[in-house]
Amino acid sequence: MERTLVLIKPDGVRRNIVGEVISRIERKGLQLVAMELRTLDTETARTHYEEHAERPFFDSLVEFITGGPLVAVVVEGERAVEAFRALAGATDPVTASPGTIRGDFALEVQQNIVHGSDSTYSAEREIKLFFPDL
Ligand code: RTP
Ligand code: MG
Repeated sequence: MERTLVLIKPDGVRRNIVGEVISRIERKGLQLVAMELRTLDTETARTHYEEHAERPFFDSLVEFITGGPLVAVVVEGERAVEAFRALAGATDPVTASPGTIRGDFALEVQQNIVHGSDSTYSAEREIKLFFPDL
């Protein structure tokens, strides 16, 4: 079975749609393996998004993702990485299809409610970072 790391970002927690996002994951048929509400420190946030370290939006992204509690979830199932990315929708919520999480709940590219690992390789790295004991 494949695993992926999902984050319900601070904007999702602030807007009280954690239950909505979890519900969509469950209705899809994916399983919850681990879940925690926590506020990220800067170091963990920088490591999580290290692929974007040279991007102009990096500092702003780290500030946003550490700016309040988020919910980290390990999700398991058939092709879980791809399945959750499909539920999340495109990075830019304006063009994300209605029916997806981002398409239904967001308008700004940074505050786009959720993160999902982009490959099984990323998933393994990110799950280790958030849940080292798993
Ligand atoms: P994520 O990693 O959060 O699941 O999102 P993603 O794969 O769809 O998009 P990615 O390119 O990895 O970007 C990571 C996050 O950075 C913020 N972002 N801001 N200001 C900008 O132009 C910009 N571009 C991306 C978003 O929060 C995006 O999800
Ligand atoms: Mg990404």
